[in-house]
Amino acid sequence: MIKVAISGTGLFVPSQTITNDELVESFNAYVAKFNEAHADEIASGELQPLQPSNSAFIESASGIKQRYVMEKEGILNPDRLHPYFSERANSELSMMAEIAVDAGRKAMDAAGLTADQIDAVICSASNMQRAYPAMAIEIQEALGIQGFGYDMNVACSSATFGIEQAVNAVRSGTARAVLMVNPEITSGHQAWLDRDCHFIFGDVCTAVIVQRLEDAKPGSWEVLGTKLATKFSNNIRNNYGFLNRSEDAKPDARDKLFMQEGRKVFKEVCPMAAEHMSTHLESLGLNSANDVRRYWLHQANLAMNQLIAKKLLGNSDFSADKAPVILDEFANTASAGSVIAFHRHSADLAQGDVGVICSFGAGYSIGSVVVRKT
Ligand code: CO8
Repeated sequence: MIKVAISGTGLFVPSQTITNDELVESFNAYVAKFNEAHADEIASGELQPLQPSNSAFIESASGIKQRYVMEKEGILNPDRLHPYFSERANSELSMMAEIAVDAGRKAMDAAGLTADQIDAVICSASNMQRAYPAMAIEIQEALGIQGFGYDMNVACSSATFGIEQAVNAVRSGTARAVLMVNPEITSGHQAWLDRDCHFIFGDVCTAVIVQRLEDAKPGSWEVLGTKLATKFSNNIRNNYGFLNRSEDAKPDARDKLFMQEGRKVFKEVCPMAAEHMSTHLESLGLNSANDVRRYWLHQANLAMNQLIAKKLLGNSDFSADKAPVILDEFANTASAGSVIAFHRHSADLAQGDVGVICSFGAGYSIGSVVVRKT
């Protein structure tokens, strides 16, 4: 059987950041304006006043200190609270493709591959900028890659599910090498007006090269196994879609943006993710506490990751070295989080070290990729 490796990763980081304090200041200005404009309805009990947000709450509830965004002025304008993006002509590279090309080039350089050595592009993300043509095909064209490209979406698990598709393509001989990219412009679909979740997301793009182990440079990561699981839940949902127009739905209705029951997600997903990884490792003859040097976990909530890591490692053995955190700097970047953790925190591991990249989120969906350094 063809053995497969991850031989390079790339990261695009937007140039603009928003700290919790900046975000809260503009959100609270919006709340004050709203409450003033609706003073009569609030006084009569017809409307509940909006409650202000709070930086200290955000950091203690989530671990997030700031987020990168493609455009901050619109998000911080209390009369708008979402980014200003201008439509681009069909002849221009689209925004998702632009950041994917940047991250993709970096991953190709890291793997030491040129476009003619790659046979496929997978664009896997929580939202696609348009229905068609596929983002992946535009990215493929911009990078000069032959072969084929396609898009896929499994929300926060898009990257791990994308890695498995890339691994399968290389293993079956469909492609010698695959570029898998995760352009996550979450700011376009974030509910910036909702105090319960306005702080959660940030923008970024990650890229991963998957290729035959025999062709991969030394220091690559052999893929020992991948495991995917899904279980339907309405607890994280977004009803935006192409039937909205015919349903006469309001395009800016609350349910056409990110929505979640955060507490339920926390409670239900943590045990599922820990069980998923430990059984995956067992199936490979590995023990979750003793045989894994590092876990690169999905980055949604710090307490969530601490709980999952403790379940995997045993209560006494949690440390950021075992399960690195990038959430404080990036916030939740949907599918890209575990790949950012891997990208930033894997170079220091030694030959033979085993690690797990794992995502969990909407669907519910969970994906794990067990790797060993060559
Ligand atoms: N400021 C001050 N107070 C607040 C705020 C705020 N901003 N927000 C809520 N509060 C208050 C609440 O009103 C509540 O008050 P009270 O106790 O009086 O009722 C109190 O704080 C506690 O609120 P919560 O119970 O909501 O707070 P939690 O401690 O549960 O923390 C979290 C909230 C951080 C959301 C937490 O539940 C969490 O992180 N859960 C896990 C979520 C998760 O993993 N979700 C995954 C989503 S991502 C995904 O799957 C990808 C989707 C695709 C991406 C789309 C891109 C847009």
